[in-house]
Amino acid sequence: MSGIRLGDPGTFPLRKVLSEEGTDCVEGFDEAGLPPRDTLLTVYRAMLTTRLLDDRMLKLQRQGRVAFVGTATGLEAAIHGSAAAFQAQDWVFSALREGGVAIQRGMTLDAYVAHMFGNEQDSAKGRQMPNHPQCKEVNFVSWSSVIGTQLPHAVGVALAMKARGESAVACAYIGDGGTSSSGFHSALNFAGVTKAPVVFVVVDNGWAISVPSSAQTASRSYGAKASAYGMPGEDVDGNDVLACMVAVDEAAERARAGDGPSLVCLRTYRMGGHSSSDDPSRYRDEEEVRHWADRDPILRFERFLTRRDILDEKDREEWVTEITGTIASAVDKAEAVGPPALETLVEDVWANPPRHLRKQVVEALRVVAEQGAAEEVEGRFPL
Ligand SMILES: Cc1ncc(C[n+]2csc(CCOP(=O)(O)OP(=O)(O)O)c2C)c(N)n1
Ligand SMILES: [Mg+2]
Repeated sequence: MSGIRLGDPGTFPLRKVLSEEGTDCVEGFDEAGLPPRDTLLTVYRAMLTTRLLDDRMLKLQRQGRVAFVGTATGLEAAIHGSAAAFQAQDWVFSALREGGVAIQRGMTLDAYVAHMFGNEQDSAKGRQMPNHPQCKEVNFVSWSSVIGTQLPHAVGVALAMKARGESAVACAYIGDGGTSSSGFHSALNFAGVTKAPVVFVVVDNGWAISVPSSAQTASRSYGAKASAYGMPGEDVDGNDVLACMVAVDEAAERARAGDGPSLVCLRTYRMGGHSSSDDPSRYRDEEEVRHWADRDPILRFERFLTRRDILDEKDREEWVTEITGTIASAVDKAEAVGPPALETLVEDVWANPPRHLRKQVVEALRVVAEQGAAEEVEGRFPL
């Protein structure tokens, strides 16, 4: 089966700003509408960080040092271009692959990597799967693996912001597969009716595990689904970082101005497996992967930045060295820290944990004292 529609941009046009090679903007685009140089470089650096971080995390997983990874390789333009539209007071609800947005918004690499190890410095105290970060300081909400659940949460927060008279908006990411979830329908319907200040960002990466995007829906496109909910919708080239920035920025500004929700679909391609537990060669053709490798969003943006003298090869190399070093140091620190204490299991839900939970902790501590901690077992998370 094929996850991509190789040559069909005519069937539903994708919004573009960059030419395919990235050296120029498409004809007729007014460059006055581009974000400032600093924003472009911030987004480029975020894309590079995600690429380098995913690469390192996957290697750690293969060495048995991190339990699970779901990479964003190939999706960096969609993820970081869209995230640039949101401000510090806004809220971000991610799916599996947008953890880099937390870093773009200010989460430190140390905190991110501590989360990947689930150690005692992990703000979720090791209770989440790796690759499901949270960062309270930057309004980045932890994702539940239950597909689509983040969308109604995002609408709820957006409505709360509206009720308080605040100008904050919510950004809700979802995959192509996630558009088939009941959460997608509930959230878009409710947001449309209540005019909640939320932007739904569909990252159509070609596949939902082994189900190709082309077999996920009978709609003309994912952007077209918006009309059923009474909101604007659009399909964008998700490997064109400038198009992602401009389109999502317009949607965020609509929400901020009180004009309600929008749906923006960023069409891109998942270069890696679904997760570290997946072998994509079992269900997709190498030719398809090669087709998209030629459209690498980072290289495309680099060509634009270089041509405009915004970035040179020396800056790029310095950044790669610096970011790689920061990731390596975060890994060293994370591995030197132990797991969360057993007592923390019952923290954070009640101000005072109820008696039956306290009793269970006492019992668990007694068993550990008598028999030692449980031994690690061989096991794999299935997805
Ligand atoms: C409610 C629910 N159903 C099924 C699953 C199993 N599952 C995990 S990821 C996934 C596919 C998600 O695909 P997509 O939304 O396209 O996101 P992507 O992984 O491509 O980023 C599925 C079906 C789940 N986690 N939750
Ligand atoms: Mg997908």
